[in-house]
Amino acid sequence: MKDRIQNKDFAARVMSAEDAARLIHHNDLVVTSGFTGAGYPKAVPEALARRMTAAHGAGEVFSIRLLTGASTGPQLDGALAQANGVAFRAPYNGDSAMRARINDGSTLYLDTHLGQVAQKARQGQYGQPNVAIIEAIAVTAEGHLILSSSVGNSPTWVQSADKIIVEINTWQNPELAGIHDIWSDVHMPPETRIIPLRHPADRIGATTLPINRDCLAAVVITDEPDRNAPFAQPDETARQIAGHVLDFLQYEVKKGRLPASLLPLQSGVGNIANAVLEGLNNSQFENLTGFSEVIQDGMLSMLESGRMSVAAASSFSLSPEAAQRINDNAAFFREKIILRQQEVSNSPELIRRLGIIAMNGMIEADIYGAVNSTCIMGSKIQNGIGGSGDFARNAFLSIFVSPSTAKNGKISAFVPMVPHTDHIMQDVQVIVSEQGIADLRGLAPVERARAVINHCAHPDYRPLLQDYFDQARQHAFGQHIPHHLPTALAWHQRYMETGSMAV
Ligand code: 0RQ
Repeated sequence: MKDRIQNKDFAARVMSAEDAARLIHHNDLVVTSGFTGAGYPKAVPEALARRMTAAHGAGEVFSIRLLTGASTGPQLDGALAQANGVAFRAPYNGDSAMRARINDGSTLYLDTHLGQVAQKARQGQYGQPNVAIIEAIAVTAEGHLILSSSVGNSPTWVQSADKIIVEINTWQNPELAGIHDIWSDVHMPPETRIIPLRHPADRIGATTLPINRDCLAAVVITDEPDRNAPFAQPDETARQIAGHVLDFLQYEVKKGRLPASLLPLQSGVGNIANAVLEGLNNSQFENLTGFSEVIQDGMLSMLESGRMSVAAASSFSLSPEAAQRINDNAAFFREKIILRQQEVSNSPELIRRLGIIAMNGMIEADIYGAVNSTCIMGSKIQNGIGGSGDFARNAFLSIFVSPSTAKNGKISAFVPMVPHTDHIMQDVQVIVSEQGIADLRGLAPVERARAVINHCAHPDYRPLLQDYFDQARQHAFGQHIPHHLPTALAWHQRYMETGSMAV
């Protein structure tokens, strides 16, 4: 353990997860490391959940308010949700137990752009953090943390929390040291500095994170892998979508609108996004770069094959098998991967200036190309907007991908009007389903509708969408974005009543 904790002050604070969890009190604002299922604390949240369950059994109230980087895993979100111990949660969740708590109303959820969380926290929008729990793989002799498989909001949390609990995770390979790039020249307006990054591969910060030693309250040793969900093998639909995206990118290169090695790629969460990356790995493109918030299996494969030269992000989002690959080859990957705080990985200014190609999944889009990424039937949260808003709005090319139907064809992913909007039509340039591609660039709303209906919608739903569009054009209050309000959300209503959007 001496190798992992080289600093005396840290060594003196080692205690059990149970003792550390006792430092957390009812109604505390707890802020943690962790981003897309990587680098989140594990032992202390589980011990805290056990305390909560015992307290609830004794008739006591005990809940916390919880901020993270993004989604965590079953030992954090899952355990605390099962204990019904989270009164408020932000900013992105992918855990099914926490999702159920949010959707049944027992946990309040603030879904917010991931790139903005740190600045909002510094503004005090969420209150004063009482406890930060940060996963690290080691502590240097100077008392700096070597962070784990994500950076997320950890730099902000260690600067702002009253107490800091560090979990040293010995499962993670110490050779990951050096992969992180933590930029410290962060100031509030009007003193904000330009982030001096010109290429995804640039390093602009430190590889370790100093903390205020006076705030160090506990150090807990763990030895557990991140528990990420495995990716599904790309099915025929995913392969077709990936094929359309590749054809489109090749066409753009041929037309001279994109360079031969494309522009830095951002790819969102989900199986389809991963399938697109796998498709790119089997393509002719060379010397690709990644500037994203997560590195999934597909990007890893491209780094291994040499198809991609460098990938920068805030975290990994890997299947257990790929996480093991990183752990086994940490020295190789740390030369090709850079993990940054999400305030930098998702910086709108950098995304705009570097000219990112953004590819994100969605729940549904309407005929005019407004996208719902988060709320099923307009009110039930799936995950959250994550970084899709940071990237879609500012990207050089913003692409959304989805199968044309969900739930075995009972739901059309292309609807008359979305019941919740995450991405307004101005932020959505291209939509791809297995049916084809709607290139919406330069099109007015009614032209966009024709492209979405004819190229992306499933043939079973195409005539229904055309009927709606015709009716809307006939009865709309105006012809700019024609809608027939009495039936605009009838498809969703029908699904909730009958289990199918089809008539
Ligand atoms: O439901 O779990 O009950 O089966 O939604 O759908 O098909 O597994 O989709 O994994 O590609 O994720 C938008 C959720 C797509 C993701 C979303 C149901 C479907 C299933 C999941 P079940 P799939 P994917 C960078 C960018 C926002 C965040 C983001 C996402 C479940 O891409 O979270 O982009 N995006 N971040 O059955 C009703 C529809 C539906 C539907 C799918 N039209 N209506 N239900 N489903 N389409 C990363 C970060 O920000 C961290």
